[in-house]
Parts: sequence; C-alpha cells; structure tokens
Amino acid sequence: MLQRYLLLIPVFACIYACDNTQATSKAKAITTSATSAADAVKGMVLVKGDVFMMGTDDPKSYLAERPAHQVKVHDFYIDATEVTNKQFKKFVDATGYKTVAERKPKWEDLKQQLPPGTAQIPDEQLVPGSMVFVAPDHPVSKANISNWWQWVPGADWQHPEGPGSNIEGRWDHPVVHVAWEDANAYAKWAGKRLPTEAEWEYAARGGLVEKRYAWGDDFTPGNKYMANTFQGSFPDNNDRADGYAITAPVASFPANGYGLYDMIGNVWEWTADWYDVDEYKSMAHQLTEDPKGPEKWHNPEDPYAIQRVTKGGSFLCANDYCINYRPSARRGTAFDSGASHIGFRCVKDAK
Ligand SMILES: [Ca+2]
Ligand SMILES: [Ca+2]
Repeated sequence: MLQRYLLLIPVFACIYACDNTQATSKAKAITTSATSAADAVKGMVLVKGDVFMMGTDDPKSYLAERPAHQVKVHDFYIDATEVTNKQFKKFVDATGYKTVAERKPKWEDLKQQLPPGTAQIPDEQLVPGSMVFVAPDHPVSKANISNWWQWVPGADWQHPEGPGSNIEGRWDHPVVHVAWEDANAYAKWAGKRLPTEAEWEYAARGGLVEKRYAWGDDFTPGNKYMANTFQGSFPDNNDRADGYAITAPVASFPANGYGLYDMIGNVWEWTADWYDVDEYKSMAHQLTEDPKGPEKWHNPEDPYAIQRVTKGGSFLCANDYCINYRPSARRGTAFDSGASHIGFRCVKDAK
C-alpha cells in the first residue's frame, strides 16, 4: 500500500498550491520581467482569432474530445516553443522560486485528494520529489502505470531523472517537473498567462480545419516524423525512429501553419482550464466565444484528483497506448503534479 501512496504523492501532493492566493502569499512576490511591450512578445507568434471547430467527431478519438463544436477565439500571442530549461532558470534566478516538486509535501494537504480513510503517510516519507518515467526492461502490463512511472525523491526540473541527473546539455529542452502553479508563476513573471484550452487547441491546429494532426491527416507524411512521440512497443521498447527517446530540444521538428513548434508531442502542456471530461459535450450545438473552461473539475475515472487540462501529448505517446498526439486530445492532470513529460508555454493578449 505504501508504494501505492508514494506513487500517488505527486499526483495528490501539495493541495495548498490549489489556493492561488495562499500560494502567492507564501512565495516571494513575483513581478514581471518584461520591461517593454516588445520584450513581452519576443519569441511569440501573433495568432489571429477566428471561429473554429474545437474537438472532433472522429470515431478514432477519446470520448472527452467529442463532439466537434464551434468556438470563437480572439487574437492572442503565443510562445513559438515550449518554455525551455534556459528560460525557466532565468525566472528562478530572478525570483528564487521553488517549484512544487522541490517542496516537502504536507499530509493535511495530501489527504484532501485521497480517498476517505486513507492511512497517513509517515512524515519522514513526505519528501520533495516527482514522477519519473523509467522504462522497464521487458514487456509489462499497460494496465498499471506503476510499471513505468516511479516516484523519485529529489526529482525536479534541475534533476529530471532524480539526484545524480542534471540539465547540462539540455538547456534548450522543455522544462519538466513543473506543476500548474509553477507554470502560472513563470507566466506571471514573464508578463504572460497560460492559454485557455480553446486558445491552445486553436493554435495547435495551425489554420487547418478539422485535421487529425497539427499538420494534416497523415501521421508521417512522406515517411517523415512531424513530432516527438514514442515509436516501438510501449513502454519497454522505444525504437526512437523519430530520433529522440525522451525530450528533444524545442523546435527539433517542423513548425505548424502558425509557426508554432511542438504543439504536438515533446511534452504535455498545461492550460489554464479545469478539466471536465464532459466539457466538450456541454458546448455542442452552439457557438461559444473565448471559453474559459468549466467552473470545476470533473473526472469520474479519477474522482479525488483536482485536475487541470493538459494538451498535445508527449514523447511518451505511442500508437499502442496513448494516442494523444492530436490537437483535440485532452487529459486531466492533477494541478499539483509535475512529471518528466509535462511542461508548458504561455500566451499574451493582443491589444
Ligand atoms: Ca521520440
Ligand atoms: Ca508539446
């Protein structure tokens, strides 16, 4: 049971972070780094808003992605790439910010996202850390994520595989092991914000209409990989046909039609919205303008977790396990859960 708790810790850890007001009061005050409008949009792309079909009616999709429904978004700027380790270090150096993965979890916070009656985890086992993908050396059941996810004390953005690892040589890779709170703190410092799910999905489509991928309907046009995903047999046999076993430097694959890199694959990306598995159904048969997501999370498959929407899939998305490397794909991720395959990018209003 303890192992199960430890696996759950990063998923449920640090609920105090849910309360933004409380979290902000604990952290060093973060002010924006941008000293001019030009600073704030450097590295960003202006996406002209329009009406688009969000979600999909594709039967080869997950139920939470359906149905396709009309949404209008207004103009916004979006980062051309995922936020990199180099960019995140600049933020940490300027603010002294400590990510959720670097803080000691508290039981009174953890238990709020655990089933009632869950036995208390001994305090000495509540240590900073994060979830790390560790490939097994043999085929395993895909029914149990603990076959490849390990809770690693000391894993954080500067130590992606845990103590002993570092990010030397990975400065242009996306930052990982960042929780939703961490992404928001960075965005605020940068004078930006996290994208809504609608903004993210509109941007990911790159101007294409109801295409399965960000580049069309063919996953590998001309036998060319267009995103960093997982090839082979998940999770033990990654044949790296796309050239990368884990994260790739940002912009290693072609940009989409809007000039945006890695909207699909590399790392999952946080959005601002709560995750409700039925949100797209609630938006059917109407045109919704600049939706900000539901008022509360809702996911019967993970009823105790407090989840935000992540989008785009990652280097771990495989065609035999998690086919989430598509613009309409969406996943609920516990707001306090960083992992070795979750990052983010920011947006900014165009005025
Ligand atoms: Ca890959
Ligand atoms: Ca991505």
